[in-house]
This record gives sequence, C-alpha cells and structure tokens, in this order.
Amino acid sequence: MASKYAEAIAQASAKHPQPGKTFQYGTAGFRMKADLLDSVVYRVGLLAALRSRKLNGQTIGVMITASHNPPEDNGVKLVDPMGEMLESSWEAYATKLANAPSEEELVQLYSQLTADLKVKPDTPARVIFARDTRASGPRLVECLVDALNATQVEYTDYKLLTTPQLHYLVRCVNTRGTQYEYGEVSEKGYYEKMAAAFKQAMEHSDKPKGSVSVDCANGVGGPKLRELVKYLPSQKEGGIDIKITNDDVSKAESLNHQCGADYVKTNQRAPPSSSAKPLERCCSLDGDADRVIYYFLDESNTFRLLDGDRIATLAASFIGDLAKQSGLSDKLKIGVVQTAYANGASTKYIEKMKLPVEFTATGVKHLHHAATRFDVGVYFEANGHGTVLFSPNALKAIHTYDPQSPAQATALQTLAALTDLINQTVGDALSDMLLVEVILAHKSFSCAEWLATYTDLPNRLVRVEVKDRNAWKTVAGTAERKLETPREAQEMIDGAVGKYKEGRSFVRASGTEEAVRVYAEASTRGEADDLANNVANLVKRIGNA
Ligand code: G16
Repeated sequence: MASKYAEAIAQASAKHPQPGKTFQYGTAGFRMKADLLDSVVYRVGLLAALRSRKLNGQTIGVMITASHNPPEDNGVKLVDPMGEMLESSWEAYATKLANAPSEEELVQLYSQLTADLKVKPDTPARVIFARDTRASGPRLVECLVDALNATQVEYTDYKLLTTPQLHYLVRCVNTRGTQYEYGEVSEKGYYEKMAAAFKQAMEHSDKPKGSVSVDCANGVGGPKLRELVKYLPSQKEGGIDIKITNDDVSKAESLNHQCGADYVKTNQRAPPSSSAKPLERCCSLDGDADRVIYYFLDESNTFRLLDGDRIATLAASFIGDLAKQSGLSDKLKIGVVQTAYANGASTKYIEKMKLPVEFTATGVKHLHHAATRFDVGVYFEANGHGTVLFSPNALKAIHTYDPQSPAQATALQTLAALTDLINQTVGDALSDMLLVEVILAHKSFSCAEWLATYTDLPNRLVRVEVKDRNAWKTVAGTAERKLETPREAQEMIDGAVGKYKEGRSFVRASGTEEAVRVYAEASTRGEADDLANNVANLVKRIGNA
C-alpha cells in the first residue's frame, strides 16, 4: 500500500534528485561535500518524520553540521528524544533511504518502512532542527523543510545553534512537564541552566587563576560563547576571565582553518593566530562546539597538549574525590570509557585510580552507550569529544542523601551542581570547558600542574588518503585496534610496532572524511613519529596499489 504521503514525497523529492552516489550514515551521520547533500538531507527529513511517528510524536532533532570538517563540507544527523544519537538500528534505514535511486523507489521504500516498522501515518510528528554557520546551511535547511512539509510534520527551526545546544533542546522538549524535566526549552534556558550550575559549582572553590583564551574555530561556538558569557559571573564576582578568539563567522572559508580542536590535536600545535604567552591557559573548540582541547606553552615555549584523555582523568579524579568527601563513594560506581586513540599513559593512570576502563569503537554514540552502564560514566575521545553521565540511581543518591557533616554537605553541593553543569545528552565544548575551569579552580591547578598528573606517551596521528577507505575494515570486538582487511596490512603493522619500545599503532577508516587514520605511540617523540610514518607509508602503499 502506498504511504499516505506518497504523492507529496515524490513531488518534493523531484526537486532534490539522488546524484547517483552511494551514501552511508557514518560516525556522526552523513558527511561530505555540501553540494552532494541535498537529496540526503531531504531523505533524512523523511526519516525524522517516521522516527517521530514511531515514537508517538516525540520530538526528533535534526542537526545540519559537518563539525570539524572543512568549510565546503556539510552533514546531517538525527537526535533521538532524550538528546542521544539516533538508535543505531535506524542508521541502516537512513542509509537505504539516502540511496534509493529514483522518486518511485524512494516512495516505495518509504511505504515499506512505514509498514515494517508499524508506523501509524496519522500519528503527529514533531521535529526541531538547527545548523552551524556553513554557507551551505540555509540551502540544506530548505531541503529538510520540503521533507517535513511533505510528511506533515510540526517543526521549529532554531536557526544557528551548537550541536550540543540542539541535543539539549530535544531532551528539554520531550521531558517538559514530566518528573525528568531537563530544562527550559530555549537557548536562553540553556545559558541560564549552565550559568546557575557554574555559580553553584564554584561556591566552595578558590578564585580561578589567570584567564582562559578560547579559540572558537571561527564556527558557531564563537557567538554562542559570547552569549553564554553574558550569563556567567564576571571576574569580580568570582567568575573566569574568558578571552574569545577565532570567532569570525562572516568569512565562510575561515571555519576550522588553521584553528579549532581538530587542528590543534592533529598538528600538536597552537593555531598560528594564537598570541598566548607561556603558561597561559588556552583551549580550542571545533566547528560545532561539541569538542574541546586544552593546551599551553610551557616555560621553555614548548607546546603542551591537554586533550580529551586529560579531561577524562581530571573529571574522574575530581568526581571520585567528591564522592568520597560527600560519603557517597559506595553508591557511585565511577567508570571511564575510552577508544583506541586514548594515550596508553592515561589508561594506566585511570587504572591506578582503581577505576574500571572500557574501550569502544570511535564515535560518541558507542562511548555514550557504554558510559550508561556506570553510575557515573566518564567518556571522552582523545580528540576532546565527551561528557560525564549520571545514572538515575546516581542522581537519586546525590539529591536525597542527608549529609552527616558540613564537609559532606559542601562536597554534595558541588557534586549536585556538576550534574546540571555537565550536558547529559552529548559532549558539549562549552559545558566541558566550564567543567574543566571549575575543577582547576577547586584543585588550584595551573595547566602545568594538570599536565604533571602523569606523562603522556609521545604519539602521532596521521591522515592518509587511499583509493577506497571502505577496504580498511577492523576486526569486530577489538575496539578498532586490529585490521581484518586488507589482509596483509595487520601483519605488516605488527612488524613495524615490534621495533619500538612501548610501541602501539592502529589503522582505521575515518567515518567522517575520505581518508584512513593512522595512530602511533612509543616511548620517545622520535620513535612515535617514526612508527607513525612507517605505518602511514605502508598504508599509502597498500591503499593506492
Ligand atoms: C565526529 C564524531 C566523533 C569522532 C570524530 C572523528 O566528531 O562525533 O565521535 O571521533 O567524528 O571520527 P572519524 O575518525 O571516524 O572521522 P565531530 O566533532 O566531527 O562530529
């Protein structure tokens, strides 16, 4: 049977023909050159309607962004009702819809999915959406709106937002009026919630030291951070001195160009535009402000990186201390989730703290899922993408525990504030940055002291372009540490790794770029570079043969 919306879908789809390409819902949705995306975004809109109807009219989010990718790329991803990433079984439907070659086949597939998924076409459907600052954003929004109109969806366009702000709004709108209410459904509500939590979290800390210079990657994080600052206490009132840099969103080509979290992490250097002096605290967001990386120049002007692993260890140790101080350590099982990119030294440090560590494949969706298995799940990718999840049990314990001493009451108050300060839906650079600032203030830590908690193994990340990145498949269950294909590759990598002290290297296809990534670490800088180059060369050889 044809879907109720078949005619409207076919008509609007004719405006956005499939360009004869094969698409795949990847690490973070669909992502590629923006001029290939019109039909994909249109079809994602169709799926959002189905998803919302399947979930009885709960609101689904659609974010148009390509995050850390260059300005000419764009992307689209779906957000499920609690603000989490789209349920993985639905990714396959997204891929199928995106690849339907003609209007007829699209309509047929849509009707089939409606029937197979037992979706009632008359159920209301609701979607909210937003975009980052890319030039292609408004055009892609039109494609999305065409799909929402064709399938009679109620929608709200939030225009420019960071990705985590959209995730926040999705959760707020779906929990409104319930016992799980997450916050006011507005951008202002986001700032107010975060600012109130920040003030409460800072109440029992030392005054923050120095300033923090924030590189906003010339993306949407710039204007949004400026807005957030208006709600935060001033320096005089005990707040932080935030210096905003790279916040020019008027020049499309400057997005993520020689700045931003990905640039800093990959190149292991500050953006060339940085004028930070030695020991000044700096951080970089990415293009849609869902990642943050800290760094500074030490006394000898050497660049020092404080990446996602560092944020994870800082957060886990701080929350562990608060749990002990508040008398809740028995009730809060804290765990950390990492990927293969985590520096080996960070994993050892977490194990020394006697905390469990789990590994998943790259992609926030995998880490997030694993983190829900702990009362307090700290998850960060080394690239700065992550957050801390508090389970319903943990929240109950924190909010109902009767403190037995003033010291317990103080720790409990800070812990409660963190549950609001930290975005529970997804990694959020603005929220994570405030979290780091709160912890540094509480610990009276400079960046140098934070760095001194353990010593990273020197490491290197290399991006290699190959003929077909899909030929590079990893073995299931190895958290992407071992390659299955090309057959000869893993043995050669093992051979290379064996030559270096504390050597480790792995290769995986990127899910967001047309490339393969090589990670290597070893006991010295020279060895890590050497190992990375050797493995990158063999990947080039095999991948372009
Ligand atoms: C996205 C994902 C991250 C992932 C990154 C790189 O980040 O959300 O989980 O680490 O891509 O993925 P890959 O190595 O597969 O290209 P973002 O910030 O670009 O959305």
